[in-house]
Amino acid sequence: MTTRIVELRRGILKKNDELAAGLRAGFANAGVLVLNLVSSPGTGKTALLELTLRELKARGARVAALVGDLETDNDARRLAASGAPVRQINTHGICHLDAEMIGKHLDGWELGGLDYLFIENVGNLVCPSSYDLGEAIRVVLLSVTEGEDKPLKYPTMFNSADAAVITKMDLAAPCGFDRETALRNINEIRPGMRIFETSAKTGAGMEAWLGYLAEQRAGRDH
Ligand SMILES: Nc1nc2c(ncn2[C@@H]2O[C@H](COP(=O)(O)OP(=O)(O)O)[C@@H](O)[C@H]2O)c(=O)[nH]1
Ligand SMILES: [Mg+2]
Ligand SMILES: [Zn+2]
Repeated sequence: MTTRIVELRRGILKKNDELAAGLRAGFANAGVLVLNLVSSPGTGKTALLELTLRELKARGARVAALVGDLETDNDARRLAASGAPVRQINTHGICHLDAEMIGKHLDGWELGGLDYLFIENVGNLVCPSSYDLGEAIRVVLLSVTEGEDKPLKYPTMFNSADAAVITKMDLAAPCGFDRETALRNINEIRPGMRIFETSAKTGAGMEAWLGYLAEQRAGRDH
């Protein structure tokens, strides 16, 4: 029985990997930089994206977002306030996004007309690590209120990411956040990973984060 479940799971992941490879080729072809944001629920993915979309738009970049949640379109409405095209994906109980959901929700979007596409994953530090969405960059977020040991507890997620953002830095002092330990733990799981420290309340750290996005985009232009 266990063997059968494992085989079924492998089959699902293999199909996802194939679909993701197709998406990745399409994104590269269209010249759009795609980022997949993952974290626990409530870390501040939507808050960081609200600022990011607004700032990138103000700098003349063409941006869009897909946002996954089990239910509600609350996050899509928050992100759409930036004026960027946004689509909500409701997974109705599924605790991650997969490549098929992404493909379906891109229908009718002219990817060649975009510089950046942000995907906000379902809040979950476990299975989103296994589901490639065809993104160029996976970003894992960790807030100062969650505990510095999150990277050690969820190594697969942190190891699968290309960059990390420590969010809610405005709350670091009242939460007794141990910055050195957090940085060391992230580095232990993924040595050399780029780490940003931001606050969506004060805007702290946004310049470095936006600079990284611009640099990644420029690095992939042909
Ligand atoms: N103080 C503070 N609160 C934040 C920050 N970012 C998000 N929040 C709050 O944390 C809660 C969850 O944020 P949200 O963006 O919805 O998280 P998500 O579930 O990861 O998308 C909300 O009440 C936000 O206002 C931040 O940088 N500083
Ligand atoms: Mg959200
Ligand atoms: Zn899941």
